[in-house]
This record gives sequence, C-alpha cells and structure tokens, in this order.
Amino acid sequence: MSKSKAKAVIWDMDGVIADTAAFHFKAWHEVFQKRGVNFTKEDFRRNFGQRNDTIIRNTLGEKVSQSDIDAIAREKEETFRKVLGQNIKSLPGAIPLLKSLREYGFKLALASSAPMGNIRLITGALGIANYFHVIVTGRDVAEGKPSPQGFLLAAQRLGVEPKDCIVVEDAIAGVTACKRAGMHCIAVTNTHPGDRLAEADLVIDSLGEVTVDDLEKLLNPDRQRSSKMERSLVLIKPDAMERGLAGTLLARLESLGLRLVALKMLHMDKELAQEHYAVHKEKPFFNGLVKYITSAPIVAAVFEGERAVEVIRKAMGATDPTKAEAGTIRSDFGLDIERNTIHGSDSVETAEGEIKLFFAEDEIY
Ligand code: IDP
Ligand code: MG
Repeated sequence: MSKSKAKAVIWDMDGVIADTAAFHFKAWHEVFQKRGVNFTKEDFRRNFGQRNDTIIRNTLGEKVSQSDIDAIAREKEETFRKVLGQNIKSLPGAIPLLKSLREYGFKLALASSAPMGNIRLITGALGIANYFHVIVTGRDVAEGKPSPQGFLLAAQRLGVEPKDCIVVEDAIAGVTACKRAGMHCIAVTNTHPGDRLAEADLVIDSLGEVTVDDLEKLLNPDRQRSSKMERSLVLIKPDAMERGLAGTLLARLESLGLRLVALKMLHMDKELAQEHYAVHKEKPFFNGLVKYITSAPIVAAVFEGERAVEVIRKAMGATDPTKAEAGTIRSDFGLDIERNTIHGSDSVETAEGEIKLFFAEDEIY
C-alpha cells in the first residue's frame, strides 16, 4: 500500500468504542414509560444504531409531531447522560486500535447517530476526544443510518474516497449504510450475533482480534502479493569455493538489499545432490552434475527480501556463463556451463522445497 494515498477508518461510537447499550436502554425505557409505552429489550435491539427521531416514530407511530420528537429526544439524552454518569467503559480493543491507526497515519472519523453532547461526554471520558479528524453526527445529514449519508459526508470531509474507507460498526443499520456507501466494513458482534452482520467484509467478536495490518489488507488485498517477502536458496558452488569467492558472492547479494537469514558450509553427499537436482535426473549431464557438486565443500545460504527469487536469478545471469549478461555473477566468474559458480532457486515454490533440504526451521533467522 502506498504511503501517500489517504486511507481512513470511520468509527461508530456506541457499541463499538463505548459500552453504552445498557444505559441507552434504560433511558429509552424510562422516557417511553412516562408516555404509557412499554419499550422492551426487543424493541431496543430492533432499533439499535438508528437516529432518535426514527426510534421515536417507530415506537409512538408516524403521527407524533416534530416538537414532541424533539422534546422526547432531548429528555432521552439527558436521562442517558445522567444514568451513564461516570460509568463510561470502552469496549475491548477499541482504544488500542485507534491509537495504532493514528500512529500509522490513518485518517479517523467518528460517524455516530448520537448527538454531539453524548459524543463529547464519551470521547472526553475515554481520553480520545482529539483522535478524530472529523466528527459527523445524526444532525449533519438528512437521513440517518441505514442511509449512507453520514459515512459519505465523513469521507468527503476527510478527503478520502469511499473505497479507501473502512467503517467499524456493530449495528445492522450501520453495516447496511456502510455497504451502500461503497466502503469496507468491519462488524463487531458486541450488539448483534455475527450471522446478522454477514454483509460486512470482516465479522469479529472483539476489536482486539484485528491489527492495523489486517485493515491494510482489507483496503488492498493485492498488497500481500506485491510486497511479499520471498526466500531463495543460494549455493556457492565448488568452482567458486576453490577460488575463494564465497565472501565476494555473499556480499554481492547482500548489496542488492537482500538479507542473509541462514548460512552454513557443508560437503553435499550424493543423496542430497540427487535430491536437490532431481528435476534433472533424466538429463545427460545429471551424473556429471552430481559428481561436480559433491566434489568439494560448498556454502549454502538463504536470502530473504522483496521478490528475492527474481532478484537473485537476475544477478546470477544465464546458466551458461558465455550467454550470461555482462555484469552478472556467472558472466564475471563462471567457468563453463557446469562450473557456473552459483545456484539460486528458480521459483518461490522450488525455493521452499530446496531450503528444507539444506536447513532446519530453527536454522533460519
Ligand atoms: P540453473 O542453475 O541456471 O537453474 P539448470 O538448468 O537448473 O540451471 O541446471 C542446473 C545446473 O546443472 C546448472 O547450474 C549447471 O551447473 C548444470 N547444467 C545445466 N545444463 C548443463 C549442461 O548442459 N551441461 C552440464 N551441466 C549443466
Ligand atoms: Mg535450476
């Protein structure tokens, strides 16, 4: 993932960062009870993550007036803040992940259905008030979740494209809003079971389960391929050993930015040689090759680096030194097509098998 490209994580607050569900339920229950309506836990679950006006309409019917909605909403939030008091707790993993994202240069937004009063109270109490570059509340948009408006506004204010945004949600309405906004979604099962959140790209039981790296992968699934660290087996062949070239050749590979992660000197026996060169066992040069490679002690090494296999093959040059490009190892030092100085794995898959022939797991650093 390129460093310059802006990427963002847009956070829901209640049920993702702050463990407030019990207090919201208590406040709603109290406020509706005064109006003769029994607001149950099931009602609460069904309305979770939506804006107050929606919840009030869903509960009291469409006839309720705007001024009543405003009054009930205000009363609910006052009650909520009162019952919440000092009992503000963060949910597992949320604050450490926020901290890491900030360190890694992610832009951060909070897009909550909650009013600003609640957001100030909660982010202040949790010490994260200054973490967010942008805060979008339910009042900033015409339609609340599951409409994508809030998330889209957050992305716009951050200056980040929707496809480069990850939303962290716990509510079904929030996951729907995120997908409608064309963003990536991580859903935490703090409020709803995982099967209700299946629309999300990643469903987890706790934010402690994910790292910044997991989020990077979500934004750019190709990243792993492009920046994948590869390993390659290198052998300093007998002709090079006899001429004292081991150090020169290792230094040359190190100078390419490859890291030496395993090294040993050994005298290959016939069995190891036959196994190592097994793909050539039908070739006319096979017996001569086995004899040659077992003729003197050699150095075996594992190098690690980005596209290490290809980088080493290029540095080696063609199998036949007379055909190897000028400046390559085989062009510079190779004696003939058999005594061609160096071996390097020809693919990532081959490398894996070859490395196992020469090194135990605990010999690779
Ligand atoms: P590579 O080492 O460039 O991958 P391969 O074709 O895998 O080349 O052959 C393995 C090794 O076998 C070569 O490095 C070389 O030492 C030897 N070899 C390849 N072709 C010939 C040949 O025609 N005559 C003798 N030896 C050969
Ligand atoms: Mg080969």
